[in-house]
Amino acid sequence: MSESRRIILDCDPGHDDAVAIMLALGNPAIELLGITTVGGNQTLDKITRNALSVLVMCGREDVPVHAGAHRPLVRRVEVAPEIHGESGLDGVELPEPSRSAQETHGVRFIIDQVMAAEPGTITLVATGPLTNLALAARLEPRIVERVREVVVMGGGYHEGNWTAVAEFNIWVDPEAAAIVFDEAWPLTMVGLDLTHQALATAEVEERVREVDSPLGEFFIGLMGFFRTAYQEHQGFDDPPVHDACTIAYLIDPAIVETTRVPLTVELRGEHTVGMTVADFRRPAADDCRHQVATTLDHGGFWDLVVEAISVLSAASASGSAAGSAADSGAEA
Ligand code: PIR
Ligand code: CA
Repeated sequence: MSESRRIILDCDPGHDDAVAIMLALGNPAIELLGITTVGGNQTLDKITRNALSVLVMCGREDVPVHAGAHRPLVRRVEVAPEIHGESGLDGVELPEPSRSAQETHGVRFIIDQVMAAEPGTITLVATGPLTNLALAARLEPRIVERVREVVVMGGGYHEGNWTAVAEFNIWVDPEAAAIVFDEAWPLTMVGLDLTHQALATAEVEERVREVDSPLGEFFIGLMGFFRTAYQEHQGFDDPPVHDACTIAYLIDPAIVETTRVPLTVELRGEHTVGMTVADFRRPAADDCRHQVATTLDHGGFWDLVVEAISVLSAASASGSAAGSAADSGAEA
């Protein structure tokens, strides 16, 4: 197996962020260096606590959590209680974390990790508004050429979910998104076009139920709330587990098809603020740094998620709580 991808996950958990964390911890192809949090689905305090609680459920309280930006660069905070509930993770009992977040600010953590590592080795994965990544690029511009890749759940080239054309993560902090999309690092946008294919169907839940573990129950509780929210507010039958698609792409790019296309973020349109504008008119230039995810292998994706949940469940059951998936003998 090739060396594992070393990532920092910048997130706002969030039902689908929680699944992204499970997938990152339960697959040996990923090494999760730390989690940074950003105000988005709920306020920063709630989101940060949720990240800590999810790590309790995963048996991985050794993973550092650093709180980042509490609000967007320019605009007011906008949260999504109708989708994620008052806690940000409604639908389950959240376990009490035995610790709080680290002292160091999330933006500082990102910079320190990237500057200390071999250039080209750390991948930044963002599944919330892009405030922390934008601040990091401004505070320490040298990170831009040292980062291996930025993988963003956000945007969409055909679809919006918060406005007709804007996706929530970009809409909340479009100025930050514009900074991140404009920097010289390679960037992969895993937008709604892709993530709306990652539906947690009844069959998926059945497979997780068969794992028969507290973490499996946790997943099912989360998906139950998320499904109802998506039925009531988005007209879906099943909820799309957006954020986990970023991790699946890194584990096995064959599961997430991508295509190169230049992207920009709309900041001033009368009806289009927060839109990610993709230029499909001609084949992208050789030096195009952007790619968008287009097609998901649904079966392959859910195989990875179910496998990760069973790996983490087995590790917790055998008491090797601090062990990573890599040393718990994952069969993946
Ligand atoms: C999901 C989100 C916000 C709003 C809705 N309707 C659904 C969150 C998810 O956590 C994901 O990162 C992204 N924002 C999808 O828009
Ligand atoms: Ca999210």
